[in-house]
Amino acid sequence: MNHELDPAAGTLPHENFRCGTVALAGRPNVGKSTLLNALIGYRLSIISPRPQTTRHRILGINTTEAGQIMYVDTPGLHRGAKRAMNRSLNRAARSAINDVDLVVQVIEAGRFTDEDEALYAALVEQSSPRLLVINKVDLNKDKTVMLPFVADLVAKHSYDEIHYVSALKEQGLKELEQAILKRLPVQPPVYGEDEVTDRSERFLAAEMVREQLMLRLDQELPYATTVEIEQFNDRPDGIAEIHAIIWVERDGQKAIVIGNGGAQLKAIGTSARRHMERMFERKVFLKLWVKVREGWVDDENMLKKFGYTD
Ligand SMILES: Nc1nc2c(ncn2[C@@H]2O[C@H](COP(=O)(O)OP(=O)(O)OP(=O)(O)O)[C@@H](O)[C@H]2O)c(=O)[nH]1
Ligand SMILES: [Mg+2]
Repeated sequence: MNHELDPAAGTLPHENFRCGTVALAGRPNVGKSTLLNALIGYRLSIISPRPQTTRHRILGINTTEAGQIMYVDTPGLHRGAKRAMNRSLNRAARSAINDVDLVVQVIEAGRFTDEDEALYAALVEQSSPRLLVINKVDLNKDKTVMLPFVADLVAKHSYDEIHYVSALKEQGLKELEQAILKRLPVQPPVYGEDEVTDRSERFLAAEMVREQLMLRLDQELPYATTVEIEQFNDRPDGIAEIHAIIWVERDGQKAIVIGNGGAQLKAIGTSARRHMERMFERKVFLKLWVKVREGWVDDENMLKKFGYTD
């Protein structure tokens, strides 16, 4: 950028500088977090092939000469949520589509499910403009199959614009960014130009351990886990010492997370630490414990303790 950007000054860097908040909404696993990271050019939000990876609203900021876009990644909205934790994910996702300047509904190429339909119905209630992003277009080898799908979609739904993207291959993102920017208000920036999120390193450290749990544990086990950072201490030798507890629901789960001779826990710790060192730009000493708290997934008080309620 040519000029220093000072949010405290509260002035426009130039007369057409745009700034606003954009929610990335959609059902689980459509690629919202992958899209957030691609749009801000930073690996902020955790990603996995499993649904319900994201459990919090996560703000990701992208500042350019043209403006500042504050993206909000959200948990995937899903139906039939029975456990208290799942209801909390849906609450976080629903509240994120209120009070934003624009909503981007993300879907998967070729599929518009009942859950997509339910989200659309909620968006129509809002006054903010909405864009549709059809993600994962790289998976469709034959592009012509998209035509009847999209024709049917637009006959029944109204969006301000439709964009075809591949968040994974970073295709179609410049055009999407332009479409977003022009719908944001002209106003001064809220954050400094180097800021990428309002989340603390403590929060991000827990997320990086959780990402490894999502990637390495089978079946339902990741959904029985959460991560609590007990200590985050910058030592005089420049190393960040981080103590994290992996909470599970039952003793049997604890044994699986630890693995034979502690192998699984060691692998989780090594990968999470490497990611932390890259993100925090300093050496990390990570110590992990696995502890049992029966029924925490259904317990509103425990959810609050673990940071799942706003
Ligand atoms: N082929 C392909 N895969 C993608 C693309 N975008 C995301 N994915 C994959 O889709 C899976 C889910 O991606 P996420 O970004 O975690 O999806 P999400 O919508 O944030 O999911 P939740 O947080 O669970 O709601 C991962 O395996 C991604 O690598 C894409 O453009 N193309
Ligand atoms: Mg996500």
